Amino acid sequence: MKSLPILVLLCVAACSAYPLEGTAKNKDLDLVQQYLENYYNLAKDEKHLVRRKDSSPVVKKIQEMQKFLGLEVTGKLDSNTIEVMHKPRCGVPDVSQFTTFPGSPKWRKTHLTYRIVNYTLDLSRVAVDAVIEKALKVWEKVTPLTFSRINEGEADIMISFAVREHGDFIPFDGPGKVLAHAYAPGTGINGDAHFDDDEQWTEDKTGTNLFLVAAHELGHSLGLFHSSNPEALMYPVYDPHTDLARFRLSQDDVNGIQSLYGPPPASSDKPVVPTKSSPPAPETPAMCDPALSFDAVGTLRGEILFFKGRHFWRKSFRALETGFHLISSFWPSLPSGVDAALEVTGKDTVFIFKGNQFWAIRGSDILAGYPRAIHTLGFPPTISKIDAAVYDKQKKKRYFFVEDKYWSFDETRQSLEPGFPRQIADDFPGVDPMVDAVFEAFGFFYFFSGSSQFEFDPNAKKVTRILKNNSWFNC
Ligand SMILES: *[C@@H]1O[C@H](CO)[C@@H](O)[C@H](O)[C@H]1NC(C)=O
Ligand SMILES: *[C@@H]1O[C@H](CO)[C@@H](O)[C@H](O)[C@H]1NC(C)=O
Ligand SMILES: [Ca+2]
Ligand SMILES: [Zn+2]
Ligand SMILES: [Zn+2]
Repeated sequence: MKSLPILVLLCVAACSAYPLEGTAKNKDLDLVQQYLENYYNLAKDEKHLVRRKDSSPVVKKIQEMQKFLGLEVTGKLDSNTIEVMHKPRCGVPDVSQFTTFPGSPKWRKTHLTYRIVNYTLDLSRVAVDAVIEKALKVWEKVTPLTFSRINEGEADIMISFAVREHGDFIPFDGPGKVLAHAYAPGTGINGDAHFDDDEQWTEDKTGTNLFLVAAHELGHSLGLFHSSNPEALMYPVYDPHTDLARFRLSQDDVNGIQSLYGPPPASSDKPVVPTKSSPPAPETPAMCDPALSFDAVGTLRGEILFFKGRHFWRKSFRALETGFHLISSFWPSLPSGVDAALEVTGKDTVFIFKGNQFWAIRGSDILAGYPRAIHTLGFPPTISKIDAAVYDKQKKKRYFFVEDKYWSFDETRQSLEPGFPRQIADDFPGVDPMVDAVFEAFGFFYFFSGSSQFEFDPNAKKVTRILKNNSWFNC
């Protein structure tokens, strides 16, 4: 089997817009030529093609690249295109949309061994061991695969740090450019991952982050090729802005690896992630089911969280795709089947309610001193649970919905307001008064109740639209 080398980091240099026949600097034209040759199969003998008037083959390749990388398809060397060409990336070509290597090589067993043959001096051995283990866990969680480490002999995945020529036909190149490479599953060198020890490897992002590169390379070791989805770990361009604390595989990576190995066995404690190819497990709610209902809906730092059982969907306005997670993978001590969620934006705090208790979370932390009893907010002892809750940013009030009534909690005074509870029907006319969930976005309240979702304008005090339950997902 043909062994493919993997991660290339191209030098970063400042540059601006270049029309094809314009005044691009020679070094950029060389970069363009090289990039298209390396990753888009541009014929190597056609030197200086980029500079010719009849540049249609190059234009075609540029369009192909722009399409694959999700750029605007102009066929021109505009600044976005040049910028992407300068970015750190993987060395495997982007000529197809494969998520697996040609021929789909994969391991024919689910238990794999790995060995860390030698170490970089940039990090402690303990740190390298932990990072590699964490990178393998990323894949272990969503497949039936398991990994164990051996200290001598031949492992399926041999991991090493080396500089320059190191025994294969792809020497490393000193600091920068090529970071690492890995080989698709198979015997011998296949499955192995090599890291360039002329890089400054770090646990954080001050140097080259070993975890991000290792997780990507190990994806290759397991048989994944590149993805054209910019959210994916297997996207060819290295993303130094990845939020490490919140790192997760994209659905696309999960779909790719599960196309080779399937999901984790149902009996295991691994999170259940729905895939396109396999029907979701019965307890896994399907996002596009027309009868979908939610336990609670809330916002968190500009994203909307839809809670359902043990899981939640995470909808960001920056990304098309909706993430799907176990509640416990973000907040291990939160219960499943929550009743209500509300974000007090000024305090960067989300309150989660279940039964007569509530929790306060900030990002992925649960604040100390929680859970607390809902009665500490001033609710009478007859109230044993909240159905739904929302924060009114303008008025600085939290509204709590219980059956057909609601309470208002004044954020400034930190107390329930006198004169409540009031009838939901009186103050939110048009909304079905049995509220399952509610959240605020763009100045509207979105109520989920009965079989519909009501968009309510709090200023005009009226329902402006009736939407489907799952209108927030691109079903
Ligand atoms: C680590 O092992 C690899 C593979 O055996 C070898 O090529 C490389 O030179 C070694 N690196 C060091 C620093 O000894
Ligand atoms: C969603 O719609 C179904 C019927 O289509 C309904 O039974 C369910 O209660 C609704 N859920 C919410 C949260 O609105
Ligand atoms: Ca290098
Ligand atoms: Zn790669
Ligand atoms: Zn190598």
